Amino acid sequence: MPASTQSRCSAAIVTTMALVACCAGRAGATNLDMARLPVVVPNLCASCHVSAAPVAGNSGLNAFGLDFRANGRVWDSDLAALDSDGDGCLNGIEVGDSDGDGRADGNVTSQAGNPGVAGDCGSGPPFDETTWGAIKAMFDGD
Ligand SMILES: [Ca+2]
Ligand SMILES: [Ca+2]
Repeated sequence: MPASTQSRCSAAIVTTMALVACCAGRAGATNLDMARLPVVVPNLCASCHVSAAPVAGNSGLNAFGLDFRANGRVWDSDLAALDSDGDGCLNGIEVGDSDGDGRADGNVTSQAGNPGVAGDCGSGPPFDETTWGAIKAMFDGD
């Protein structure tokens, strides 16, 4: 094989490998992103996606997923203070981490509502959000 052909083949192989690595990275990003939320059950993938079982071709993001992506795929106090789906419940309340510090509120183990689905607010904590944040801070030792 001439050297120039060998060089082109090598370049093609490197490009193909880079594309495969890129796609594999995207496929795994959903689980990595989900791990950034302090509480994910029961909504799991549907916390961010319009489908509860997103795969290539139907992995569209809901309102919260779009805000999560716009926030650099980081769960923080800025994202917690938004009401992505506009249903009157802040993301932090729906996710179960009202101040967005990455730790679930109290003994919360499941999301109160879906942060990306309007009308799915859940019951939420029996306090207004400011009071709940102050109570949480006392137990967190902040
Ligand atoms: Ca909401
Ligand atoms: Ca909601």
